[in-house]
Amino acid sequence: IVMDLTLRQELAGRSCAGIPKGSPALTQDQAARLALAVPEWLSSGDKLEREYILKSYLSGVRWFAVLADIAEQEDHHPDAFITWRRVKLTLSTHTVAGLSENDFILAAKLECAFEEFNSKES
Ligand code: HBI
Repeated sequence: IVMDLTLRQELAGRSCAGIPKGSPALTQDQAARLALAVPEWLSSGDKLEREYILKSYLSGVRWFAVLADIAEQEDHHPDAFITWRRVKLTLSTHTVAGLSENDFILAAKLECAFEEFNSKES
């Protein structure tokens, strides 16, 4: 897959915005276009999924603590499943019961943060 690096950097530079009640979810085509920015994430109709592989169990827990800070700062929170050396995230926008740009903004930010995190883990 050809990653859209420009779109990835553009999304990572934005902040998640409050979504007015009743806003429409992204269409399949809009979501497919934004998914090119974060090919590490599986984009199904109404959610994004990403499984991070870590070097140890505690690395996974530390990575979750890092990503949780970003989620809190963005007020946009993934579901997380932490197992041995893996952190699996599922992400959607509850207020539209589907995908919004916020999901792709957070995903792009998390990919940047993971590159930095993983490079520092022994
Ligand atoms: N996280 N994934 C996700 N989706 C939301 O709609 C959402 C959230 N975190 C906080 C939040 N919404 C609240 O800000 C709004 O429900 C008011």
